[in-house]
Amino acid sequence: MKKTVLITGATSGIGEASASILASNGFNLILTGRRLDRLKALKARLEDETPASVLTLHFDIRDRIATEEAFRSIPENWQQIDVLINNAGLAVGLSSIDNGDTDDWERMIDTNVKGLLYMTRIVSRGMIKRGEGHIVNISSIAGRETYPMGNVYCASKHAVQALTKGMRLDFLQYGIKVTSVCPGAVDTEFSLVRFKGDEQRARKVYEGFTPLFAQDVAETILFVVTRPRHVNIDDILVMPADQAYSRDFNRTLKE
Ligand code: NDP
Ligand code: 8X3
Repeated sequence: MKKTVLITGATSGIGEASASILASNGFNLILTGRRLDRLKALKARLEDETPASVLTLHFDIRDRIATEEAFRSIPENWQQIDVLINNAGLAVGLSSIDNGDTDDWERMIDTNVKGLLYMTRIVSRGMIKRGEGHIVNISSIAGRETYPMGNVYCASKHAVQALTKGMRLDFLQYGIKVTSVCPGAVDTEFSLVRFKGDEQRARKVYEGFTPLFAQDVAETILFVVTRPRHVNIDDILVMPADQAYSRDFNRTLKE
């Protein structure tokens, strides 16, 4: 029987690439995000190009009630969720704490930490009943290191690291595997979101070196979720070859 994977934040970047690769590798998909047009287009494309069946859920993960209602709307034949990929997340702004924008802080903490918790709380209950499941949290190099001006985003990803360990302890007795995937710089809409639509500033982040692409992280996720039942990848750090510490890049590429 095909496994079902629920991916939060599937409308772009790592989530969308993971949806594509998992659809081509024998999974059915529940895909979530706020941008309904993108969800519809992705469902149509994947059902056309791959053997996967796709269900879409449209909600803001910061809204606990909306998240729970979306989950309750899942038809019965879709309710066995074998793999949860907690991917929805973002950075907003880059500033020292004294100059920090409290709305930006709330967006990051509400999405990256509270949204991940809301989703895990509901989805894990079915996994506990069935005595198996796999939760994959998309963390970051920012969950392992802190860089100047990245304070709150880094704190939110350090929280994801702590929650990954907490989940692994709490769910050990139920046969649920828990993994943290920590990418370095990935060229997605991430920087465009961080710099609030400033395309030039976003492009600069990836200039002069070869970053990871969403596909690279998706391939890592495919590896993680296709290990045999007795094997868990606890925590995996995936970096561009041109990146060392979170802010050290080998920017020697010429245009
Ligand atoms: P993108 O901006 O391309 O994708 C982010 C996804 O999250 C979108 O699908 C977006 O959907 C969804 N999302 C954001 N806010 C919400 C919300 N409130 N409710 C529901 N969905 C939401 O970025 P990435 O693919 O790069 O990011 C994916 C994950 O990877 C994030 O957790 C990020 O922190 C992490 N990461 C990214 C790295 C990078 O360099 N790009 C490196 C390390 C980790 P929509 O807008 O439609 O709601
Ligand atoms: C995204 C990578 O280093 O820009 O998590 O924070 S970084």
